[in-house]
Amino acid sequence: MDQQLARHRQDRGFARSGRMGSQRRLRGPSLANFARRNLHAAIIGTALLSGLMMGRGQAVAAGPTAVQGDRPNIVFILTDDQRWDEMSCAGHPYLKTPNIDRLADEGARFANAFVTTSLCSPSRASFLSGLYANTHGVVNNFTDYPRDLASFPRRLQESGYDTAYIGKWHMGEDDDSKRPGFNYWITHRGQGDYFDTKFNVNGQRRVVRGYYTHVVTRFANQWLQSDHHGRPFLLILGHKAPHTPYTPEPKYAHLYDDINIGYPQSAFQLSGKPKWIEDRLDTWHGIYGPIYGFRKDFPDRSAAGVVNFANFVRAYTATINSVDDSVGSVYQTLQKLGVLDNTVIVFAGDNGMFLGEHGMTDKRAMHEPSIRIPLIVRYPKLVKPHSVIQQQVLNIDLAPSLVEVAHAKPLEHIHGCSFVPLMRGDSSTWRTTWYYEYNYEKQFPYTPNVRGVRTDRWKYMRYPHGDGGPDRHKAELYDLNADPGELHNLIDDPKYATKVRELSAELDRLIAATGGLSWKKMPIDEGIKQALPDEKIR
Ligand SMILES: [Ca+2]
Repeated sequence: MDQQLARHRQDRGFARSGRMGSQRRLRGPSLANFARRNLHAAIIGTALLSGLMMGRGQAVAAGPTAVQGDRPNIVFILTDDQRWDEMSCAGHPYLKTPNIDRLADEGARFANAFVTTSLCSPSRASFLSGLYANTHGVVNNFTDYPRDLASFPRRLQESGYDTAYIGKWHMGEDDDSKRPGFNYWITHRGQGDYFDTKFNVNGQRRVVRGYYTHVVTRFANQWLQSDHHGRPFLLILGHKAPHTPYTPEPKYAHLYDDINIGYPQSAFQLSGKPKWIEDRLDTWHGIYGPIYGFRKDFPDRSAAGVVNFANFVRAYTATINSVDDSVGSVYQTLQKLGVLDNTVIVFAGDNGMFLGEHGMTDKRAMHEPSIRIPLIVRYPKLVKPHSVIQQQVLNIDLAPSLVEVAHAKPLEHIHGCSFVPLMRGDSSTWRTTWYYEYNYEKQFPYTPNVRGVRTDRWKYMRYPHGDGGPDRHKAELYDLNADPGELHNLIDDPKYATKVRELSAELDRLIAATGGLSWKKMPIDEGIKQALPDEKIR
């Protein structure tokens, strides 16, 4: 385990004794113009530029071209709100995920994978499109994926793939109807339920009894075993777990009762940070708030209140045990069908999750536990076993990568870059900086507008008010090499004034290059509030 991982574990508190321890559609001219002028040069290093100009997905012709002429099957397993380190292969202190670990052992684990907006629907739309939220337009959890917007499933379907979506779609709350790009469709309205969800099974709506994770796995296995008429297939399997309300299946419900869990170290080290983080502590998204219903009386800053927090973490984690079983089941099905090694298996999460770091729960902010995601790819024709890829890869990179391995028509004018060169072992040209964006939500008034830049070493975050005037929250600056837990905000230290100017300029450049300036509707930050969100949208 590397040093960063070790520090991360320590920060999570497990080693402690536990006591106090308007939908904007993509329209041609504006996007095409900014893309042509700025996009390529801005997102990645200039060395990659020439390759990208030739067309995304064929960026760097280095290493063996194992996939040439081959059209592999693709299985993309997407979990909801799973932290990057909630897998034993990423160093989790007690959770065992042997089936997910096997994918990593036999493929590549991306140790530094991130989302460009840490929120379910915006991130899912970025996975599908290769675009930032400011451009695909899915800026909150109530907006659906634009029906006229290209996506990697549509590209694969157009190129002859048999395509299926099974499980949680989570874009467009009240609509469970079939979306473009899929031949086969099983989903449900909104969040679904851990038990007995009402699914739309290719137009037939019915309650399917059983635990969600296993129900969608059964559907997935049935479809995998069906006749694809000689075509390669794409399956996207969307899990509900480990999203709230954390409900493990009965056999795992008490798995972690004996694990001692406390608030992490960083929950108590808020000095030097902007005040909104302190303000968040007692809210729906803070460790002293109701923590998704695990605490009935709140706010609770007492030492005894940690019991609720521990149960919240235990339940969250136990739902992932079932996901791991699901991964094993799908793996076995592919093996039985004799297509395992001709299938690209991708395992990812749609955003991270705070489990107490900086006094936070939920996600949305740009600190590491929120933006980091699990990302594993198994495809032995391209990826050597036991690969650990350190470069910073983003959710917007998946679409161009899968379009490339499928030899489908490249997605045009997108922000993401194919990570196929990294899988081949060529890391000579890759991005070293990237841009993060989040817009304040009135329905969840616990996180301000966020605009930030992360480099391989530094992170700079600022919090625009939304009116174009000066920021009203203190910014944050972290040296991630020295301080991976983001305990020491360096923004007030005059020693780093030059670094702040440099990162601020880089952030401005990235915002301009990735459509951020065209996002004219940044909401006004109405402040951190104690009010709970409407029950229907929790
Ligand atoms: Ca999510």
